[in-house]
This record gives sequence, structure tokens and C-alpha cells, in this order.
Amino acid sequence: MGHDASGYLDGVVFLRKPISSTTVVLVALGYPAVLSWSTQEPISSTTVVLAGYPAVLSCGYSSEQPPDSVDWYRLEGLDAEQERTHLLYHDSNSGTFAFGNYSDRAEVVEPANLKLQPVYMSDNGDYECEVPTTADYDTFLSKVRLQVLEAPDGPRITGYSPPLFAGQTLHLRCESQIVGDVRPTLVWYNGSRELSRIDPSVWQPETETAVLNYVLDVSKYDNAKAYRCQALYRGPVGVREQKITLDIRYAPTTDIETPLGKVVREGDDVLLRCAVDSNPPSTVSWDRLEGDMPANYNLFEDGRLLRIVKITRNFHGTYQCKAENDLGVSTTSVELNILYAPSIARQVLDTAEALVGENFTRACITDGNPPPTVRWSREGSEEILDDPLYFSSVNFTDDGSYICTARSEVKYFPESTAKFRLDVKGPPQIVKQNTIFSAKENGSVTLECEVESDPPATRVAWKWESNSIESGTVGRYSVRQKETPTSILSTLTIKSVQASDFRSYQCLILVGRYSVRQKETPTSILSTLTIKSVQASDFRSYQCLAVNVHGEETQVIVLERATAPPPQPIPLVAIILPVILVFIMVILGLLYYLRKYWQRKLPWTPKYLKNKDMEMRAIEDDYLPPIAQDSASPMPLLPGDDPTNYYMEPDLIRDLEFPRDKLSLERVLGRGNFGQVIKAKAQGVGGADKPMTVAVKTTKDGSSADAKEDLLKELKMMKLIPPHPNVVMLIGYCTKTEPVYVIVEYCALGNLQNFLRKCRSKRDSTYANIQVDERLLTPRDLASFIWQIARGMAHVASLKIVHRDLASRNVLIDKNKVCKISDFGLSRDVYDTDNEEYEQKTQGRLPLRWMAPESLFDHVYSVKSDVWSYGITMWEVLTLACTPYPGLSPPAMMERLRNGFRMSKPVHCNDEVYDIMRKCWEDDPEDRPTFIDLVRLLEDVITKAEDFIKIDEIPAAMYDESNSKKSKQEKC
Ligand code: ACK
Repeated sequence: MGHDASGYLDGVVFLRKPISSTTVVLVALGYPAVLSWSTQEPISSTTVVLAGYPAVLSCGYSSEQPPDSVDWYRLEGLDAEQERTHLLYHDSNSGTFAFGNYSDRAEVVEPANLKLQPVYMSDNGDYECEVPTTADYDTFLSKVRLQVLEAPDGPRITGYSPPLFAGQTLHLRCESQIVGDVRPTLVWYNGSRELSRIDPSVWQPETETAVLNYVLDVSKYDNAKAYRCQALYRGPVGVREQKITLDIRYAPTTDIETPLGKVVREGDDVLLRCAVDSNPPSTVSWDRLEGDMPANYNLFEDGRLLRIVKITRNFHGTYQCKAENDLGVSTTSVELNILYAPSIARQVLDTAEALVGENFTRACITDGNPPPTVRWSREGSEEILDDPLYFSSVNFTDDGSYICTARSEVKYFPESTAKFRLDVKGPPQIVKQNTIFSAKENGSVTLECEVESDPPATRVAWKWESNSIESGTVGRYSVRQKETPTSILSTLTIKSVQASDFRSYQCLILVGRYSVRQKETPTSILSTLTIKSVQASDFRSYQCLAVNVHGEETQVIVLERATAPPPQPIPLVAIILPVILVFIMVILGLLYYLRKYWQRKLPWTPKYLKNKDMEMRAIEDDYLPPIAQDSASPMPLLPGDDPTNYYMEPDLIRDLEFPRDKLSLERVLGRGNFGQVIKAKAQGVGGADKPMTVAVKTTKDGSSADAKEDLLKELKMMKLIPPHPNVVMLIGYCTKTEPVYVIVEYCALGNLQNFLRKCRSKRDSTYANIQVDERLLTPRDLASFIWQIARGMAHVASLKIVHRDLASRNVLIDKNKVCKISDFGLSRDVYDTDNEEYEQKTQGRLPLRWMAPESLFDHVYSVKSDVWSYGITMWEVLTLACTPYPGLSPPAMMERLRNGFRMSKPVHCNDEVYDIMRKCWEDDPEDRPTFIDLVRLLEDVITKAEDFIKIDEIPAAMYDESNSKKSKQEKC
């Protein structure tokens, strides 16, 4: 048995199994195949084909002529004769007629074969064809079998059984059927990315299954990823694939997203999203590490989105999200920064009371995020003050309102301000007005003392000797107190004025943006002491004493005898007296000039001064009280300085010995070689309850007996001087035991020379701006200083005392800028070691630059030589304490002086003032004015004090700080 293989063998042909030894099965994939026919065999051929493919059943008929008709039958069983169904009839002329479910898929292909397209599994079975032959009228019959196979299923993936855990290795296997020669290409994909492939050529003919493995180390990133295996079959089976999606389990990881930011303003909403990555999904929870969660929060997206509505500052802090699944827990936190506008604590606004001299601090307590910068200012002043506000020693001038401003670096936050009042309380203040009153004997006078006090003074009294009157009349004396009504200053401050604020107001306590502050001005009391029928003993000093809960204040008020109007000259006296006077003066003048002439013939040399006799003389002349002893003395009475014009107060020559244990020494104010000045408190001065601040002059430990002697000499001098506002007042002394103490009134601003020099360094650009202790030093002050010095000296001169060391360093100045002549008869080298003004030419020191020519060359001292020194002191005041004769050495200065040289006019003072100075420097002492003349001349100047100093012309170098580093000799 053979077979005809001349049919269509294009494509893949596979042999499943032989039906019999004579059967050849040919299947053309997609193409018809013709099988040969053997009449003796019931089944001539079997056609095997995959379902869905076309199949051609070969009739086996062959002839040169195509048959006229062909019939095909489906055989239900082997006994085909009885059980066959007409499937198709083909007539070459009239066409093909197919029946049943073959009607649209069956056709006859030349010569008589049957083509079914496609074949179904139900087509499985036997078929018969019948072709009538015209030649022998016979019929050609042939049986064929059709075997329909299922198409391959496509690939199958094994090796994957979820769940997997990150870190495991996965062995994937893909296998797909090989059906005959229908062999697939296998390919692994991850998404669209090809991972590996295998070609059909590798499979052996007998292999039934194609296989391709893929090994993978899984991580959490592979979760939910699709892995595909494709089997690519040629022909109608085409591409088959299977896909797996990996399910990888892993513990959560978290992150927090802040869509509205981590830095928010108070009142804003906050959104925090907890981004969780986990498999299986986690449960999410939120927490605030610093405490409770805000009340007004909501959760969305299964708890992952946290929304806080209108957050407030107290809910700043760390927010934590926590995610948890079976495999673990993860937390992440975020710091929420809530910005808010600056505000100031209420207590900053509280009014404060401070006592004079106390320390005072007020911190501006603020709140705000970011923390605001804080600064203080005083109401009405531009000056910026530090926080905390601090006064080391509160003064009445510190009384006022202070404003704290808190400003945020965040520009859109408004600044916040708070104002408080500092109410300074303290002992009463005696408002300095007139401290010298004058009256005529038998007349009446009213002394005034004005007291300002906060809190009000509880007592204002007048004291002298053993008298003390608060009010009422005692004999010729009556005291009255007049209180000026207390006014209340009420201010209303409105912040951020708005349109609605433009309206009328009542003085009420208001609320909200409005604040009311009230300040009571200190009570003012004018206390007067009226003395009727003034008697000689009334010309003395009185104390005005004011007391409140914080302390007391005393003011010494002096009643002077009024200068009597010049007596009406009797005509005879008017003629004779001048003649006698002129005669006496001519004689005296002649004697004076003769003496001077001879003395000037002796040249001055340092050698001369070294002469022992001269040394002794210098010391004596310099330090012994130069009271006129006889008519030959070169110290004439001052014309106008009437010796009866002072009243030696009995008190003062009385014993002023002071109990040493009532003195408590505080600190040294200044020291010299032999002596020192100490600030002290004296208890019980003038019967006062409160201690009084005083200055105590004493010798230093180990100083010589001479030093003590000098101090006692000065004391002796001071005991002779009744109180005068412009002369430093002797308060008492301790002489019974060592060391000797001389107690004098305390002058808070120190000596005038130091005071003026201090003013220079504080000078801004003009005199008007010179500041000392926050007080302005004005041209009027300078005028007042020289006037006061003249007054003090007039008092001294009236006592026929020659000072002999008048200079700005020997003038003290009290807290009210009252000048006081000091240093009477005390050796000048005792308190001022470095003082170059005393040229050390002898054992003592001489104030050469202040000395008049007659004192320098003839060692003659008089009130008029004090007038010379006064002229030099005036020059000092007007130059803010330059050293006289700047740039000249002492010998050069003396040589020039001998030749008539005088210091030139300081550029910034006017001619009128310079004229006064020059008058003091007249060669002839008699040509110099008296101190009383000087007081009057200066009074004229004071009335036009603004012209006194030409402010703009002050040489800047004079006040240069570097100048203060020069030696005193070089100053100016
Ligand atoms: O300029 P001062 O502080 O004032 O330095 C000197 C220092 O002592 C040496 O003389 C000061 N001084 C002298 N007497 C008094 C006084 N009565 N009150 C205050 N300070 C005084 C002077």
C-alpha cells in the first residue's frame, strides 16, 4: 500500500498516529490537502486538524475531465450505507449546494475534494464522497475520516504561590503545549519589558511541552507588578499568554506631606497627609507629642489625611503619624510652626512707683512667633532705650511714660505697643528761687521757700537757733503755708485711629483700644516766714525744712542787711572830705610806688625763690590769714566793703564741736599729700531727724603735724565767716581728738574746674548743648557762675579776709549749680598733689598763674590781689577751665607779665566781659574794681547773657577730648 503525497504539503504537517498500514494522513495547516483513495479500504484516509483551522477532505477521485457532479456525505457509523447524511451536492453547471450547518463553510475544491472552513470539534467523524462517472456509468465512492483536535491551551505559569515576602526568591516556570509541529516561542515579560525568550527550534520532535523558567529576587517594589509568559504559535493559534500579578507583603513605611506647609499663621487651616507604603494596607493614627490633639480636627482618606481647622498657637509642636500592619509599625513626625503677631504682657502696663535713688527695672514681656524684637522709648523722645528698661538710680527727671514696642520680623504682623507710667517719689524738693533776702532794720521782710513734693510734704517748717515754726505767729515771726491746688492731667491715647474715632469724647474710663492714664502733679507749697520790725540779730541764716514720708530737704536762706542809700552829703563835708581823702591817697600811692620801685629792681629768678628766707615768706604769705594788721599793711579796706556791713552770727563763733560718733564716713572725694575730703552723713545737724550729707576735711594717716596745723588754720578762718550762699558753709568740727575733722556743706557737683572740664567732653556742638548730669550748661550759667563767685568774694572781702588762692579749683558747686568759695587758708598742696598751678619753686606751692604782679614780685597780697585772681578765674570760667597763659612756662609768663603782657580776649566772649577782666588786671591794684563793683558790672552782663558768649566762635580744639589728655599746663 502506498500513498500519494503529491497533495498540498506546504505548512507544518504532523502525523498523529497511523490509522492503518496503508493510510497516509496529511494535514495542511490552513491549507487543503488531498488524500488518495483506495477502493478496497473502508476508510481511505484520516485528516487530523486543529479545531478552527480549515480542513480539506480528499475524495481521491482523479480524472482528466472534472466530474459533472460530486456528493459528499457525513457517515454516522461504520455502516455508512445505511447511515449517511447528505452534506453537499456539487454540480459543475449549477454550482454547489451545502446542507445543514455546512451550508456556509463547505465547498468543493478541484477535482472533487471537500473543504471545510473552519472545522469544529463537532466535525469529528467519517465522510464519504460519491462521484458518478460518465464512462462506465459507474459511481466512484470513497470514505475519509476527519479527526479534529483541540487547539493548544496556551502557556501555564507555575512556581508562584502568594503571598510572598520581600527578600524571597521566586522560581517561575512557563510551559506551553507542543501539538505536532505546532511549536511555540516562549517569552517572559515584566510589563512591556522582555525578560527572556526561547525559540521553537530548541525543542526535539518528540517533545510535548515547551518550557521557559525565570528566577526573581523579589522586593517590595515588585508588589503588584505583572509578569507575563507568552507562547507564540504560528498560524491561527497565534499568541497565547498567561499573566501573574505579584502580591508581595512588607511592613509599612511612612512619610508626611504638608500641602499647606509646615509654617502657618495662627487661624489658618493645616493639612497633613501621612503617605503610607505597605502590603497589606496599614491602619493609620495621628498623635501630637506635646499633648492633646486640637479639638477641631478631621480625618479623611482612611485616616491618612489630617485637617486642623483654624489652628491656634498652643497647638504648635510635633505631629506624628503611625502606620501599622501585620508585618510592622512605622512612625513619622513633622514639626508644626505656628506664627502669630507680637503681643505684650499686661503687667508691662502696670504703673510703677520708684523712690529717688532706687534702682528700677522693667522688662517688656512679649509673646509672638517668631519672637519679636523689643525696644523702649520715652514718650515724647526719639531715643531708643534697651530692654529691660533700667535706671541705676532713679531721678525725678525719670518720671514719665515709657513705651515698649514689640516688632515681628514677619512684615505683615502689626507691631504691638504698651505704655506704662513711672511715678517717681522721693523726699521733697525745695525749688530754688531766691536764697538771699535783704531787709532794713525795723522794716519787715517775708522769706519764701517753695516746696514741691510727691507725695505731698507732711511738714514744712522754718528753723533758726532753737526756733522752729511750722505755722502761726510767734512774737515778731509768722509762718504761712500756701498750697497750690493739685491738678490732674488726664490723657486719652487712641491707637490706630479709625474713621469712627473722629467724634466728641467725655472724660470717662473707656475700654478696648482706649486707655486712660492719669498723673497727679506734685503738690507745691509756698511757705513764708514774715519778720516784723527786723532787728540786727535777724540778719542771719534760716533753714527751711520740708519733710515727707521719703525724707527731708533743707534750704538755707540768708537774710542780709539792705545796702543803705548813700547819705546825703553835708556840703562842707562834701568839700573837705574829698580833699583829705585825695591827700591821704596821694601819700599812700607815693609810698606804695616807692616800695614797688625798689622791690622790682630785684630781678626774679628761680635761684631767688630758692632763698630760704623767701621760701618762708612764700609759705607764710601764702597760708597765713592775710587780715590787715596795721595801717601800713598793703591791704586797704575795700571801698564800698563797709566793715559794718556784715553780721557775725553768734552761733558761728560759738562752739560747733560735733560729736564724732554722729558722723558716718562714706567715701573719699579727693586726696592730696597730706589731706583728704570725705563724703559723710552727719546725724542731728540743726536738730534735724534725718542725717545730712556733708564733706569732711581731714588729714591723712601719717601726715605731718604741719598738715594738722594747716587744717586748724583753715578752720579758724572759716569760723570767722558767717554763712553766705556763695561761700562754703562750716557745719561743725571734731577737734577734741585726732584726726581733726572740719565738716562743711556737701557740694554735689565738686569743684568748678573739674565740673567745667567735664562739661567740655559732653559738649555737642554748641554751648547750649553742653550737658552735665542731663542738665544744660548755658551761657547764662557761665554768667551766673562768675557773678556768684564775685558775690561770695564780696562777702569774704567784707570780712577783710584775703583769700589768696582764688581759682576755679577752689570754687565748689552744689547740685543746684550754686557756686561756693572754699579753701580758706589751707595749704594748697594738701589737697591737690598734681596741681601744676602751684609752681613748686619752694617748699610750698604758689598759684603763680593766678597771682597778681605785686604778689608775684613783691609778695604783697590784698583784696585787690584777690580781684586780680578773680579776673583769672573769670577767664577760666569763660574758657571752660583752660589753664591760664596757655603755652607759656612760669618764668616766661612772669617775664611777660612784668612787661605789661595780659591774656588776650577769648575769641568767643564779648568785649564788655573782656573789659571787666582787664579791669581786674590793672597794674595798679587801686585801679582794679572792688568785688561789689564787679557784682554790679556783672549784673548788667547777666541781663543780656545771650550775648555774653558768642556760641559759634568757641574753638572746637578747646573741647577736643584729646585735649583733656594734655597736661594741665598745656590745656588750651
Ligand atoms: O571735683 P571734686 O569732686 O570736688 O574733687 C575735689 C576733691 O574733693 C578734692 O578737693 C571735692 N570736694 C572738696 N570739698 C568738697 C565739698 N564740700 N563737697 C563736695 N566735694 C568736695 C572736690
